[in-house]
Amino acid sequence: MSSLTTSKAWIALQDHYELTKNDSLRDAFKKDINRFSKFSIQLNEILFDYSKNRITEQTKALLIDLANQAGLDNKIKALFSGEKINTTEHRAVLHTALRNRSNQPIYVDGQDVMPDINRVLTKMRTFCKSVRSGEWKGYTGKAITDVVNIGIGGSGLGPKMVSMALTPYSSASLKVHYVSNIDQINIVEVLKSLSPETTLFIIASKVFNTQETMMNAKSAKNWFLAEAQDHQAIAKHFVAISTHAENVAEFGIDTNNMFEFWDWVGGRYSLWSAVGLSIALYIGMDNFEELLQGAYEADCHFFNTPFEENIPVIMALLGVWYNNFYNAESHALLPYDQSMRYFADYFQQGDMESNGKSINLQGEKVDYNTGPIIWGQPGTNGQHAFFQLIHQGTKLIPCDFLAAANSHYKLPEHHDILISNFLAQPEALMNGLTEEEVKTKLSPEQQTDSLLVASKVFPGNKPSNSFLFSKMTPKNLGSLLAFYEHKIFVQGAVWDINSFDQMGVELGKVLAGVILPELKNNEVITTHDCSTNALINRYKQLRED
Ligand code: G6Q
Repeated sequence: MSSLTTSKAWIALQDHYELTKNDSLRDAFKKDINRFSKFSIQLNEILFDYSKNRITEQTKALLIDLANQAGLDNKIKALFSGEKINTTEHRAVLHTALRNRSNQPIYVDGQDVMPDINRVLTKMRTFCKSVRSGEWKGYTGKAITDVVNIGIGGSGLGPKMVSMALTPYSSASLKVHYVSNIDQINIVEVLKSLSPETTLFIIASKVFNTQETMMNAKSAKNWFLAEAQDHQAIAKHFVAISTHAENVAEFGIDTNNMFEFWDWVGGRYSLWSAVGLSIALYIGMDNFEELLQGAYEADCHFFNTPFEENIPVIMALLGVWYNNFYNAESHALLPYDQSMRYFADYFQQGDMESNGKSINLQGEKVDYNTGPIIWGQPGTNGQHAFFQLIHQGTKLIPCDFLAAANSHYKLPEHHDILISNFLAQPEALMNGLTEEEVKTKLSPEQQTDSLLVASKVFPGNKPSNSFLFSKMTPKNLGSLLAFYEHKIFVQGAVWDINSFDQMGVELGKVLAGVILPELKNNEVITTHDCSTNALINRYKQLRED
């Protein structure tokens, strides 16, 4: 047994779970008309309602005891102050410095990182102004109309998610496109409608030797040179975002056209750095800085607020409650906002790569569940697809519902329907529908059909959080993203794991490196297990060239 599962706070929660696991949320709301005000928090324009969770005030207190037992307070201080909390890679984790709008110095290895951050922000501003105004010309003298961000994982998902969420802030004269997958359909389909004369490529890669990104960048360069026929023209059409100047130069991009970031920025936490350049080009640097501001305000809230009223801490502890005591395996992110269609994808990486670990900080195997499976899709689409299982399936799936009170668009009837669904689903999940209630809606004959009645019963008691914010603005989005990032951090702190490495992605890469040369000829392969050998050999038979 680990020290966590035998700890006082854990055992108290375990006992409390046994006592309360059958309590009904419906009853809890009936008994306490103040439940919403007890269990909701407002930060600026964002309301976080967590009252529809299977908790009492005692649950909350016991969860906070667990956070205190984990030394969360000191761990938060260590995060913000640049301590090397990524202990396997001996790195600080300072995405909060990237949005430190107070400009207070933050030190890594005795050096204040703020001057470098500000220098890169200024360079981004100058560049964005020049490209967006049309002053920056392509090799034939035309202004840039299309930006293609080539980058994968942390260097692709975040910028794509934010750009799509903030499309209403974009400039009509500049489109952005995202290429990440090595599957050629991705780049071929993007380039199909573009002209080399007016296209700017951003090659975003922390290490600048990621296989997929380098291959896509090479194909982009070939596509460009096939028409431009001039290596000098590359400087006007290719910029790099990286920590690695040497690799950038070797690829053929002038390092003057490189926007740097640093090894203390984790890939999946990097959209706040120069990795966000495509966002800044798309929505303008002022709006990009508003995004940073929103995140900064959430950071201040996280850093300064007692745990009882601290949004990311509460989000995280509720997640621990379901993950470790109710044994919930997944958590659904359900934005009722089509612009947030990549939100769940983004935090699927953010959460699962961070907390998908099974050894603790001492290198011992854990005996408790760590990170949940994160998944989801925007409402109302999801309602017509997988909500059935959330309502009536056998699994407990805590959900987060997110919606903006105001749309950027002008069809109010749509928005009312959207929001009515955003409000109805958590209510339905919580209340369910009893057999008696089902019968009141059926004819006398139908009421005798026990199969029909049983099929229409909703068990209810399904927990959810709701985020309601004024509008999908850069600032609100920045705050929401920071809440979720810190939620991941807090859970990692409670589970005593390193949320900032990702060793689990390495093995597959190494094995692909062994297989790739084996595909270059038609020889029969016998060096793997019989399944892998058979698949390789069948592939060789099936391929057409
Ligand atoms: C994120 C991971 C990973 C990374 C990609 C791209 O935290 O480290 O998703 O972002 O593998 O890496 P590069 O930016 O180095 O190409």
